[in-house]
Amino acid sequence: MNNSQIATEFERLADLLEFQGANPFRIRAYRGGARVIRDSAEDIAVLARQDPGRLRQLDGIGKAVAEKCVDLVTTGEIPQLAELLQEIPASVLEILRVPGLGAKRAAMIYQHLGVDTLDALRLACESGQVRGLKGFGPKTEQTILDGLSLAAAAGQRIYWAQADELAAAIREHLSSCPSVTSLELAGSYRRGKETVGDLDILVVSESADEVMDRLAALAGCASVLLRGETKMSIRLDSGFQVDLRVVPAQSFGAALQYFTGSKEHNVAVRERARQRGLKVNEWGVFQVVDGQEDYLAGATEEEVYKALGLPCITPELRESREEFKWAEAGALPELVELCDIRGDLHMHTTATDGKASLEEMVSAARARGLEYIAITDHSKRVTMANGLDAARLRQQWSEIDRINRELRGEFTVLKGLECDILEKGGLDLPDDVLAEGDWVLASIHYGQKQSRAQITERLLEAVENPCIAAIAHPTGRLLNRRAPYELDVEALFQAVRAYGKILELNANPARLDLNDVYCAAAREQHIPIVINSDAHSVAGLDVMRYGVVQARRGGLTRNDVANARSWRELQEIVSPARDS
Ligand code: DGT
Ligand code: CA
Ligand code: CA
Ligand code: ZN
Repeated sequence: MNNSQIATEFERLADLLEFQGANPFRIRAYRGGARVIRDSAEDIAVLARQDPGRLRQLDGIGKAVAEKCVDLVTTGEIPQLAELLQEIPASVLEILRVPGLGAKRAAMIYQHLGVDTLDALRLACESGQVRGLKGFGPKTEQTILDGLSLAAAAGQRIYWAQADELAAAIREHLSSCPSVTSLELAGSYRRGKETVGDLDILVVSESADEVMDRLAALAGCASVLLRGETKMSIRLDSGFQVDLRVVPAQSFGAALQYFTGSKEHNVAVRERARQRGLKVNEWGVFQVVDGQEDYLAGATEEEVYKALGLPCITPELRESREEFKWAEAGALPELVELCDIRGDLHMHTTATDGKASLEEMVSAARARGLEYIAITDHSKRVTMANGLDAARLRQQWSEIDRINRELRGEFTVLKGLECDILEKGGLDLPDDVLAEGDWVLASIHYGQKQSRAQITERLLEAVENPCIAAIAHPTGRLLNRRAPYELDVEALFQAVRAYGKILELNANPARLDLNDVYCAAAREQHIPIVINSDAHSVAGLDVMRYGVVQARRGGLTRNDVANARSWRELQEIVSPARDS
């Protein structure tokens, strides 16, 4: 079991206990434990097996969590969770996950209306039964319906980061088949799409049966949905689907091209082939003469595109947006890569809601080969996170001065802040304080339901403030959970451009905010993008690569990415207020 799987079990336990109305302290302990486990750099299963005593010494892991961890890794389940699942139908867990509902309300709806599935919940809302419950009203009912649509639209799509983890496990699992000579993952996963609907695997093998038998034996495979001679689909315990196709070597490139998609990209590819008297399908590129099809190409993607007079287009760009125009002009962008990233300009420490100290973040960033970071803890309005007031901020900043002196230029720590944009407009700390910093982000945490005009106005005011370098997670969306706030993106971009500011691409796999389309728009308008981890722990620094994938989908090159520059070069764009 990996850390993320263990954490998920504790989250389920916390959900069900909350549903039962159990002691809030216990619930919080399990949720906190889950977070620590998920973020931990150590392999919790190994610790639980070999050194349970040390497990308890981890910050945020108490006796109860430690004991249950041991149960879980030795027996495969948490006994208390198994018992709860006897009492409460598992389908209730789905209701708990409806955005905007929460465990307490879910419990009331279950107890009073007997609602235990998503369909039943929708019916109860639509027939106005829910508003009759104590503490509920028509507005709550609408919130639940909105949440249901969001959940339905999200369906079973998972974050790219989760798909990546699954893809690695499947690759590893199938690689032990001696008959497999090539293996590639195609589909939206290969295109780096922020969420993935199912995984598509392509394999070249002498024995399709061997590969299919092996896939059926994957840990977590719940059922085989379909099995043909060269084609198979399985469903995992999580409900997620995996498709497999076994193809001949001479068709591998053509099949990879076809099943990578997108559908829209492929429509354009086929049209292009038709204009040249060719035919493209998953088997290859063919010349059609008198109804006779001659195989021209198909072993590699390069030769498929070449047969159509095109350079090989990077999978991340295959959305039928600009890629054909660029390819024809020989102007495909050289997409940014993880190794281009030199700094990380958004992260938190124990001073607010981070799990690691300032020193720990600095040495972790150095170990990852970065040249500079900005410490950007929350400002005071974000009370949940114990946000910093001017005095605590200045104290942290003088600490940073001290660290920089010790580092003697081998690494740079910037005095930063994630300054809250207040609900009523304006920034959370006065300009004279902000002006002492090197790198101040502004972001919205509260008042996200305000009107488009209000939200836009708040953001524009922040952009215009000379102390602000960049806007963090500019649209506020959370994938599968929360839509972006109402916002005039065009006006925001215009202002950012006019004032020479920077926009963040937040690399957290649940945010990836800005999205790919906005990244492309920023590039077109010459607005620099900074890709930040927004790490709240040491392990949190590693999400940077998800941001890079999203940036590539937006067509960004090294030149378009602010933190692909040295801090000295970047400073020229930032031009802090105190220089004027
Ligand atoms: P997903 O799984 O919803 O995240 O998105 P994709 O793009 O992975 O879609 P999927 O798994 O249905 O199919 C994989 C690729 O196969 C898709 O991107 C293009 C190709 N493909 C599948 N069905 C069709 C089709 O009916 N027409 C065309 N042109 N291409 C298809
Ligand atoms: Ca797919
Ligand atoms: Ca598929
Ligand atoms: Zn943050």
